[in-house]
Amino acid sequence: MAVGTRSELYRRALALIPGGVNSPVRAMRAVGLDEPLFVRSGSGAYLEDAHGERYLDWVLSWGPLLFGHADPETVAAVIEAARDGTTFGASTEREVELAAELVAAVPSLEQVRLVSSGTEAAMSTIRLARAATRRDRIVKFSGCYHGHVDALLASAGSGLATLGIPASPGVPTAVTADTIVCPFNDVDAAAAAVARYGEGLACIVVEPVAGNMGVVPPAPGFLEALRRLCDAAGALLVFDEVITGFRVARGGAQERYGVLPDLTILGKLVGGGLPLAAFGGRAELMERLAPAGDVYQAGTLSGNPLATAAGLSVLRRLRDPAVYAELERRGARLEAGLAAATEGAGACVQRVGAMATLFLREGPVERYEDAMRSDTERYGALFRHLLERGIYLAPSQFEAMFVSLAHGDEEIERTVDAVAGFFAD
Ligand code: KE4
Repeated sequence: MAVGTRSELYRRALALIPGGVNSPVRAMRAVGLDEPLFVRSGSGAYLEDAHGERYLDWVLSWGPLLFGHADPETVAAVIEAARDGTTFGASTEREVELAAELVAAVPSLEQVRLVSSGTEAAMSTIRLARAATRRDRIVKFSGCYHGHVDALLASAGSGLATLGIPASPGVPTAVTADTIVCPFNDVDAAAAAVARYGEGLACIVVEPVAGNMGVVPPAPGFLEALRRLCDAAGALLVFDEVITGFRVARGGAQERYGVLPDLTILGKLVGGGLPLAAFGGRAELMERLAPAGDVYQAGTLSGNPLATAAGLSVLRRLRDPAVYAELERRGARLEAGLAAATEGAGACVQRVGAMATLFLREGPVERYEDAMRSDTERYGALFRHLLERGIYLAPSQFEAMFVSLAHGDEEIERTVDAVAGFFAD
């Protein structure tokens, strides 16, 4: 299709939608593209753009798809559900079934509330934690992202355990004044924050495996230390498992590392690719939520019938342990291939289960400051090199490759070979 048409579509998008996109990372400016991909369709591990170009997709919509694009069972479940109506604003049996699936899989859950996005789940979880503890302060970690929640859009100030400063215009300083930001994997900084602010500390919120600075595993003992610090301070431990849930293990990072949070945020995978997220924990905490309790939280499309159909279609298949054995095999093959392809090239591969990042810097990457020293220019060149060869890597160094059951050995080898070609030049 003529280049002009592409520009025409983007020009229309830019005129009607800020930046031409409905979420910033899709603009692909971080990797030097002046026009983003516009996708027409997806199938399995592949995307087709508006010009009919086909790409091997390692983004897979940022994590919701473990069976790939247009998974036949998911599509059939959604079509069947849609024939009965798309939304009722009233309870349905499928919401109860999905709640049961989450509670059965995630070790710390006794009850869950379904919402429509990870941001909404995180916002609601913070409100519940503050209500349950009657405290306002939150500890979060630099490089961890929990959606665009005002209280969590806080950047670290100077020093180690500092009161957050707004990370975006429009976030009142008063809102982030109760948010303390510590370096990820830094137990001493977290302990210092709790020692200094523990009296008023409602919760510590963390991505148990960071995915939003690139994939950074928890250092040995880090999650256990956060658990102990919360117990000592009478604060709640919140795991943001929007990415890790059902991806690093069926029960998420809390199953993989054996550390139980008080509250868990879920998203992406649990909706099977439709807008559905959730948060949950012990019943005595969750029962504080209206109408059982006095903490208000609500949503027109919460537990949407199409999203619960898609979610159940996926979650029920994840009961089979063979799924995780196969995801581990494929993730390990990708990791080994990329490591070999980049040996001695000033790069490092970090992976947990079915999420991995190729950092353009020597490893290990243990915290945000390490990740920020990656060569993002070179990452942009790698992104464009791969895109020209029909391979779509995350359009940002600070994201993950989302391995799925649609990525077979052929897709892995093709990607490894293309990466090797880039580093050989
Ligand atoms: P959403 O509101 O985008 O559904 O979820 C927010 C969120 C919460 N917690 C974690 C750990 C997350 O990774 C996210 C969202 N992830 C990003 C990509 N890393 C979504 C992509 C985007 O913003 O367009």
